[in-house]
Amino acid sequence: LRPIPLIAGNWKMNGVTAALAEAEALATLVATHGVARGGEVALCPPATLLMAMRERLGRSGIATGGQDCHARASGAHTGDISAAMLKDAGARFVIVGHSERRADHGETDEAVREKAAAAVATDLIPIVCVGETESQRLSGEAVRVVERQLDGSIPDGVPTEGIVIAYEPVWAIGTGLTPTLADIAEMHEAIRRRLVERFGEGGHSVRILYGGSLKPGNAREILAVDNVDGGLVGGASLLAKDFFAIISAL
Ligand code: G2H
Repeated sequence: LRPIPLIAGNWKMNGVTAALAEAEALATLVATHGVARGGEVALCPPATLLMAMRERLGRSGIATGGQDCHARASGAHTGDISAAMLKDAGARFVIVGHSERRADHGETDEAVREKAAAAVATDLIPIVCVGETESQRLSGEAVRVVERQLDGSIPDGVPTEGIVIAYEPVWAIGTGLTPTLADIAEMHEAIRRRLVERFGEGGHSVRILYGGSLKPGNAREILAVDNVDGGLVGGASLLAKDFFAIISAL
């Protein structure tokens, strides 16, 4: 039994108020045509747009999410945003441990695990990102690296339907490069195995997304791979037309 698929858009540090027209156009497309396989759709804009985007998406069924949260609920943490604040702005998801944050902000597996735990405690669904670098892939360590990230970044005792994993090979992000379908299948199977080892049968209900240069031209074949339960889409989520083409490939 496959979990309900999820396609989540990660706008990263792109988008000002004018970009909300794209969110509105997406809402119209989804409301008109629906989503295949009963799938879920989410958009994760910069935090400044969360509330306005929530309003523009209206009753389309499209969820919103943050791109990061602090591990603490509140306090003296200038510039940070808590999971409760994201929730208050209407979010259902929060991306944690994206490789860009691991690289730009030195986030360790432990830091990511604390953020994921804060999200779960606030009733948000964390999308926990993992993925190997190019040199790790070339030296044959990819699966081992990702297993270690999974072990370190997922908190204990989480409800397995309430957490999502995104496998994003770092070398495929924003580069137009993607792994072969066989490599994606191998990694997603390894992730599933690790989740089942840790969480038992519940490991089958964790959604495992693929991310990294997912676009209209490659979405159908990638989303059809075993244990790929949807996608995390960066660049191609900025335009409603492209993002909806990916959603339609489910
Ligand atoms: C990977 C992905 C979205 P892109 O980071 O998280 O970005 O689709 O632009 O490679």
